[in-house]
Amino acid sequence: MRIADDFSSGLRENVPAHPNVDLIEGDLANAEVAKRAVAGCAFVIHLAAIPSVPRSVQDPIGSHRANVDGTLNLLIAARDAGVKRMIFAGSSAVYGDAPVLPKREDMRPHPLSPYGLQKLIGEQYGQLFTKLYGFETVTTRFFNVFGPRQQPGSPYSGVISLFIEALAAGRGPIVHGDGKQTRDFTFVGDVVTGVLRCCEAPNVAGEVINVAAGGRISLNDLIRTLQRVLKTDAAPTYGPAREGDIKDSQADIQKARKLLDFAPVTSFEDGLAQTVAWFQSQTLRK
Ligand code: UD2
Repeated sequence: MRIADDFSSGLRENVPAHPNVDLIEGDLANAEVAKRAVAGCAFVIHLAAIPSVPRSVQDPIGSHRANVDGTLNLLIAARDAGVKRMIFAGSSAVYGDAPVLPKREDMRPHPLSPYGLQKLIGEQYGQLFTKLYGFETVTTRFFNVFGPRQQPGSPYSGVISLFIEALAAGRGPIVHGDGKQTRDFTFVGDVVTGVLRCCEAPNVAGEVINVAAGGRISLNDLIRTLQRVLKTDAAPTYGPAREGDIKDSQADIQKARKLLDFAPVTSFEDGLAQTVAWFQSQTLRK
C-alpha cells in the first residue's frame, strides 16, 4: 500500500510505520508526484483535498489547485498507469441549498461555495474519464465525516472536533448562526466501508453515490449531547452564520444500499462516544 500526503492538514504520526506501507510526501497538484503516487497500484482512493468550505471562500485559487488540479493530475496518472479503478471523495457540498431533503444523487447540483463547485468538477471529470477513456471511476459523496484522529487544530476543522475540544476544556463552543443547521454526521468507520465496497462492487463505474449515515442532527442537539457526555454546562456563544454555509444536509442512501449493499453500522451516539474517548486519551498523553 502507498500513501501520498503533503501533510498540510493530516499528521505524519497517523501513517503506520509498516514495511508494506510506502509513504510519498508531496503535493498531488504536481504531476510528477501524482505519477509516482499511483505507479503499480490496482486501486486509487483519492481523498487528498483542502476540505474546507470557508477556506475556499477566502482562497478560491489555492483551494482550486488542490481540489481540481490535484484531481485531474491523479486521473491522468492513474489512467496511464493502468489502475483498475479510482474512487474520488466527492462532497455533499455539491447539493447546496436545494430545499428537498434527503438529498438524492439525481438532484440538480447547486454549489454555494468554491469548494462545492470544485468537488462537482472533480466528479464530472471522473465521469468523463470513464466515458471518454474507459477508465473506471466512482465518486463517493461524503457528508460530515467525524471520528477519532480528526484534528481540532484550526477554525476550519470539523465542527465535532472543535466542539469536543472546547467543551472538554470547560469552554463554550462558538456557533456560526443559530445552531439550528443540521448535518448528516457520518462515522469514519462507515465511510471506510463504503469506499472499500466501491473498489470491489460490479456495475459502479462512472457512478456518483452518497456515502453517509442518512440522519440529520442539529448543532444545538450536538452541543447538548456533548455537554452531557463531557459533564459540563459551558454555554455556546452564537455569532454570524458562515458565508457559503448550507442550512440542512441529509443523504438519501438508497443508491449506496442498492449498488454497494452499504448500511451504516455505527450510531451517532456510539461514534461520538468513541470520538470523545479518543480525544480524552490524547489529552491524557500530553
Ligand atoms: C463539511 C466538510 C466539507 C464538506 C461539507 C459538505 C469538514 C471539516 N468539512 O463542511 O469537507 O464535505 O461538509 O457540506 O468536515 N460550525 C460552527 N462552529 C465551529 C465550526 C463550524 O458553528 O466552530 C458550523 C458551520 O458553520 C457549519 C457546521 O458547523 O454550519 C459544520 O461545519 P464544518 O466546518 O464541520 O463542516 P461543513 O458542513 O461546513
